[in-house]
Amino acid sequence: MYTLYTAPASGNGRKVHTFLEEVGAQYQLSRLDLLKGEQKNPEYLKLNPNGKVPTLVDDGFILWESNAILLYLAEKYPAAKLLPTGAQDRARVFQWLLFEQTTFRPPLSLLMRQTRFTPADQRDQKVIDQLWSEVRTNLGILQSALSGREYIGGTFSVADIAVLPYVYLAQDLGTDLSAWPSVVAYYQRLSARPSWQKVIAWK
Ligand SMILES: N[C@@H](CCC(=O)N[C@@H](CS)C(=O)NCC(=O)O)C(=O)O
Repeated sequence: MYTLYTAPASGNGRKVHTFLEEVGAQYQLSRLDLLKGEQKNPEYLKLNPNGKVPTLVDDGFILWESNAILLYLAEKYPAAKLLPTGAQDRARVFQWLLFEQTTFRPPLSLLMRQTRFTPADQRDQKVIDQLWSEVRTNLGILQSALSGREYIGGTFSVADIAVLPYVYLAQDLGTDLSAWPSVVAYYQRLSARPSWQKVIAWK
């Protein structure tokens, strides 16, 4: 039985939650309230000194960093084929996992902070404009990658599970995705999966 420490609105937490649903794993959720700062409680910091969600505990084995957790779980469930075995296909999945963490997610998370958690009179419009510009560039990169393919790694993989919460966030923040039709089709394909439907319903 896995324990996943997470928060309902956490994109990184949603990735791991989605994976566990995809493979039908036995798991329990341990909810943290990020607005109350529960991720910085001393007890939680013993599990994850970085003070962020998600953290996975697997029979005493503790792991944090969402994409490391996805890779760990993908190795544990080879039958699910969520991590390709060929060197090049696997490297392509790693590429998108890194793109998601280093490039795709950051401007979206910062935009969420600016537009939802920063009082209107303290928002920096120049910063917001720059972040939107980065989001549009990144959606263009996804659009090119998805032309002629259903999933960014070729077949459905942990890369899609990692990217999905942030396409969702882009849309949730008000992005009109219609300028990137392959991204729209991709998002519809992924978000229709029962795993994501269950994850998104957890509030
Ligand atoms: N690179 C980390 C990022 C984790 C992260 O930033 N989590 C956010 C929620 S999506 C969080 O816990 N924020 C609260 C905080 O930073 O105090 C991962 O992928 O797990």
